[in-house]
Amino acid sequence: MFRSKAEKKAREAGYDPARLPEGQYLTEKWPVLHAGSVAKYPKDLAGWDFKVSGEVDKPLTLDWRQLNELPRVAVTQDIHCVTRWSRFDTTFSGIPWSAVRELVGQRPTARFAIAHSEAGFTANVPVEFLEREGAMLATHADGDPLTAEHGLPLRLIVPGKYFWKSAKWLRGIELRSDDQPGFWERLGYHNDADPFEEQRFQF
Ligand SMILES: Nc1nc2c(c(=O)[nH]1)N[C@H]1C(S)=C(S)[C@@H](COP(=O)(O)O)O[C@H]1N2
Ligand SMILES: [Mo]
Repeated sequence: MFRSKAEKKAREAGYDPARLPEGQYLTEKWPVLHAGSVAKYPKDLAGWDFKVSGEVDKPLTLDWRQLNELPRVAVTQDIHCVTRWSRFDTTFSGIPWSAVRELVGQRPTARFAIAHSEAGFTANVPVEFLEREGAMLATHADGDPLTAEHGLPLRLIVPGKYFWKSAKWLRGIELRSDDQPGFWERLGYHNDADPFEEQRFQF
């Protein structure tokens, strides 16, 4: 018995259908989705930086070279877009939050993280979601540098949330004691965004 045609298809493709949240279907492709335009940078990323601010003892600004000197992880995971496509087994690699946390001295008052991206895009998550297995500041997907459309040079990856929380063209993380809705959350997307609870929209 299957909950849906999509679940049956996932099984036929050789996957455990429990990996497919309610209302999602599996795609082999990797669709591109965002508001606004793709960020453009010079090839050497001159002028690019990544900032950590807010509830930290030592606010931090790293250039591209400094960021790439930090420890790295690679984690294969499933992504679930609120527009109903799911893609299994993308291997993201990049810098785990734990490496950054040590450098900045994250305060116990840091309960929420706001991702800040180009053009004022933001996304909010409880800070513990940055500490989960698979959460990272990703530079690569499936072994290659991110393409421009998928967030080159850096995007956040937040497992356990719909993919809109995984901000592309990431330029900073702000740690806060209070929560603050991000770009899509202010437009009515669900603050918590758990795909297995179908937390798609606020209303
Ligand atoms: N900077 C930025 N990041 C963003 C978005 C955006 O509009 N701007 N959209 C989000 C949404 S709604 C989704 S579904 C994913 C899509 O990522 P992809 O294009 O790599 O599939 O990016 C997320 N990250
Ligand atoms: Mo999305």
